[in-house]
Amino acid sequence: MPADPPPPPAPPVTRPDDGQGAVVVERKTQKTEPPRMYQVVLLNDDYTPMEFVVMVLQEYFNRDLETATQIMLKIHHEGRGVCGVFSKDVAATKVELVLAAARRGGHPLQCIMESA
Ligand code: TYC
Repeated sequence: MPADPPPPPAPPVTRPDDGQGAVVVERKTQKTEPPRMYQVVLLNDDYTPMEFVVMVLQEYFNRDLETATQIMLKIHHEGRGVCGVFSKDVAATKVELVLAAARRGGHPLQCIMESA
């Protein structure tokens, strides 16, 4: 006696979506922009002592004596100079600390931050 033909494949089980499963609605390539950076700039004036500016560059911008002196002289001759480049919060804090130190010392030194 010939064998019975195999049974037809079972139809796929279909259930209504019960809302419990995770559904990927959209897949986007994740892009993380690098943080915007800000340069802290010292401005020249006629009254702040050169030694004080050199001290500021050493204390608040971790410059060695030679580099601090070069930056100070550049500011003195060109009117302004970049002390360093930082994230927004760090740059703002540096400006505040430098201005506070200058006012304590009675100096009119100006320090600003600008988009790098
Ligand atoms: N011009 C100042 C002087 O002759 C020195 C100075 C340098 C001041 C840099 C400010 O950011 C400055 N005493």
